[in-house]
Amino acid sequence: MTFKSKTMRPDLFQSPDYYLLDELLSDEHKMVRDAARAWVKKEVSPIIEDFAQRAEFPHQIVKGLGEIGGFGPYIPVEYGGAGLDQISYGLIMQEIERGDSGVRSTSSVQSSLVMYPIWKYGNEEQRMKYLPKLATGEFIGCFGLTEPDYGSNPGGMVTNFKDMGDHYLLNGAKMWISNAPFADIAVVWAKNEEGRIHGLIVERGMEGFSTPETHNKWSLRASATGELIFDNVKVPKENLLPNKSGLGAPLGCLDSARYGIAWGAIGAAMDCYDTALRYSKERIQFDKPIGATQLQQKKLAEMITEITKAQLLTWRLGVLRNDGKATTAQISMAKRNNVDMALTIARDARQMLGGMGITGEYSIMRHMMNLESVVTYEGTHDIHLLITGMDVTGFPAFK
Ligand code: TGC
Ligand code: FAD
Repeated sequence: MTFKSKTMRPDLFQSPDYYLLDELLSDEHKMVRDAARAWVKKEVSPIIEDFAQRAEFPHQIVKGLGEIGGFGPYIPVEYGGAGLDQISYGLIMQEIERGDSGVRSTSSVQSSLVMYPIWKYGNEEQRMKYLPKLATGEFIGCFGLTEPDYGSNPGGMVTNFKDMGDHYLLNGAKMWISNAPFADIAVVWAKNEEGRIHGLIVERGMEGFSTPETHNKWSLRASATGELIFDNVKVPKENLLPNKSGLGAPLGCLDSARYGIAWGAIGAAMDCYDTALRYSKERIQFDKPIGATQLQQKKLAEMITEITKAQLLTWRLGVLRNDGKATTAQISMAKRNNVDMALTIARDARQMLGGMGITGEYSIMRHMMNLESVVTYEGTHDIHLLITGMDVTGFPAFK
């Protein structure tokens, strides 16, 4: 018996696969997916509700996340990553977010926003120094792009560094940073004296660097969020990522993270659907299961239809990414569609459980609250709509 939570019921999850999508997966995909699924059932489901209620990050899962390939699934094995393809990466994110979006956040940030830029934009010395430790979870990283006055418009950032000859001097502040309160390193985006954006690796313990925690969140409560404050931080010159600069560098990382979120959101939606379906067969009102009523069947039928459409969209995107053909706009469409789909399903599923839906005995309300962050971070729902709009018309409507 692995059920240890004081509040949540045992995890009885059964994955919906209405269009037999398993037939599109290789044996390796299924093995990776099943290992992640079993780990979530054993290590995340029994504890996550309590940690979310207490607004605490469950540090004990970090090692296991590394073991299932949750840190750098597609990073080459020579750097400690799992060397998997993009579909395996997506399936891992789906399974982790089936457990909790906050846990998937930790995995996304570490993999796509910290390991990815070090791998892609760093030099060999930086790769060897950081990637193996990030892959096991010995180091936890965070990604500082958003600032108090520059969220959707990160190109306006004011965090900056000056060349002092033997080091850089970093000043400014980042806000809403996942993992910040306990991260060992931060990949920070800042402007040089010419206004060009570069990535710098800032390490905990550097003088003038602090990471105050952001409290009072109603969402992603099991994920730690904080600020990054740089007050004349001396950053060694060897900590600058040398191989890419400009806003395109952080946006390139976001492509990878948004792709993972598109898969992750399906996991949250599947968990809500599966819970509501089971409840609808067990809950008797007016002498029959609520699942035998047309109104509840309408909700369930729409849920499984939308999940199936999202699964197909995302699987195809994975194939395109494996072939190196997926565009930023295609990724953006999948992130926007799937998170919106998951949020709608969570809201409907919550209603299907009546009063029980608002309690921590079931995962639905936690997913619903979490998804309010997921629909906002990595580009808001509206920003992704504008990215699609720009892609099809050629006119950027942001400015
Ligand atoms: P724009 O002029 O369009 O582009 C600036 C430069 O970047 C290039 N570029 C890309 N390069 C690589 N990959 C991409 N995906 C790229 N997209 C654009 C572009 O070609 C250009 O290059 P160059 O050489 O011409 O300078 O930029 P813009 O300032 O107009 O902004 C466009 C916009 C609004 C789409 C972009 O700023 C945006 O996506 N905003 C949303 C911000 C966002 O998503 N922030 C996320 C922060 S991180 C986070 O939320 C983590 S949560 C993690 C978790 O907990 O899971
Ligand atoms: P704003 O940009 O101020 O947007 C406010 C509203 O205006 C939104 O509805 C938006 O869609 C709309 N809007 C903005 N511009 C336009 C426009 N041109 N046209 C029409 N509407 C527009 N950031 C990081 O760098 N690293 C992290 O690890 C990270 N983790 C996060 C974790 C959590 C829990 C949260 C909530 C956020 C996190 N973020 C992180 C920040 C996140 O990426 C930003 O919150 C997001 O990009 C939106 O920025 P903002 O909150 O400043 O909203």
